Amino acid sequence: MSLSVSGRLAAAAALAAAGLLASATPGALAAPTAVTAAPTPPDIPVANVKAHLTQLQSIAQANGGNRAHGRTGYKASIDYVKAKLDAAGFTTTLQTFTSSGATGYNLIADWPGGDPNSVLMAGAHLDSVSSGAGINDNGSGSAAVLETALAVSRSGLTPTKHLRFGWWGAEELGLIGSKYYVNQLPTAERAKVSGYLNFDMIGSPNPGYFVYDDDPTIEQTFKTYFAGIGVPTEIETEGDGRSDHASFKNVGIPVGGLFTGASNTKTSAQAQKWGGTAGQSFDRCYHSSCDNTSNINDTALDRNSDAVAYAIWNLGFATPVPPGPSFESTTDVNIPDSPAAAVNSPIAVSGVTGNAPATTKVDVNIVHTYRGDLIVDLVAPDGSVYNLHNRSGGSADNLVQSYTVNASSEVANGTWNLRVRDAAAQDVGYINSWKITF
Ligand code: DTR
Ligand code: CA
Ligand code: ZN
Ligand code: ZN
Repeated sequence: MSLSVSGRLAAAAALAAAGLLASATPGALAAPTAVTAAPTPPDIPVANVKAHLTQLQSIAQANGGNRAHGRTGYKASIDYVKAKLDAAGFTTTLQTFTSSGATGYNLIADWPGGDPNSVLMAGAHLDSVSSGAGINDNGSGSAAVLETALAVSRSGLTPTKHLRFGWWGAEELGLIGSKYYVNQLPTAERAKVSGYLNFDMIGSPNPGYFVYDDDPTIEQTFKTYFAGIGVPTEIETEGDGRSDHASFKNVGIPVGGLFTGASNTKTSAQAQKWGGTAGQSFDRCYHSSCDNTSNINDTALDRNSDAVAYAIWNLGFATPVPPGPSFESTTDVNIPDSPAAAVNSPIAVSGVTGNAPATTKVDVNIVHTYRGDLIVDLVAPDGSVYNLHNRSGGSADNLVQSYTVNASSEVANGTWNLRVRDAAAQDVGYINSWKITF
């Protein structure tokens, strides 16, 4: 069916009103330059965090003494955390996987709102080893992240970034749950994660105050928090790759986190600056049956819980890395009815160094009745074809859509084409405009 001129103008006006979203192209976590100043982070009541630990202890006691992967105590732990988050307005997702012949669970909680192209994540593994309740390892990190998420809800926070929280299964078996999560995450979705904050053992009874030395912005955020409360920190050295942040780091996501120590021994110099007992391990109950609610230093748990909130509030309000350069064509290009050949709308790109990013964004604005007729491709300067739309959408009119394309193998400069072919008779239209953002 052909569009009358007035119909086209009306349709074009409607489309123009639809507007085109410019994506934020997240890169390594940029130093926070907040558009709106972040509200003051809340104090996280350590009593609330300890109440979660008491619940996790009770769960262990009611389920054979542990909360390990594949055991009933782990699923009961997941159910406890999920119920709190559902009641607080989070969008929760239970992700299942299989490891060592048992079903594992990851819990993901999204706080509605924020820029979907700039996601700040925080997480902790919720499983224990089979020898005990796992209250410091890692009820402490799980409870602190949970209470911070609940504080986000209580405050009705509206950060510029989208906040996502994760509780991972089977970390003790080898980071299984977090590896599964990132492996399942499409490349384009990974690119949107501006940072992942990991909290594994943050209430050790003979605590140290260690900050992961990974992403510099995240590291500095934590150091600034601890400097503000007069607590010296050290770089975490007990082992890169020994917790869930490694799963995220391995796919190129900026990471950071906090740690109060496990089986390593506190030195005299450390006891001088932090208190506690030199010559004793930071957590004598690491991976043991005595890792229960008595195996927590309240001051360390309190300080680290407040540090979680400080990081979420400050990094969550950082302005996403501004989108890269974009190029647009607003030239109308008619799309002849099937069985005509495809038409092209060219954009000449220049002045962009290097290759296009994995998160190259293509905004398409096509006026056409029955969009199910259309095949739409992005054609790179070297002729590589990236299909954007292939006859989906049925009888609905017009195609106003943003696509993220991994064009990282393409040199950015050159002539890019939006190629459109009408593959079914009786409906026609035109390319109203399209834009490519690097
Ligand atoms: N692998 C963690 C404990 C652990 C040991 N070293 C580090 C360093 C950084 C974070 C955590 C850890 C566990 O047993 O769950
Ligand atoms: Ca507190
Ligand atoms: Zn452990
Ligand atoms: Zn742990």
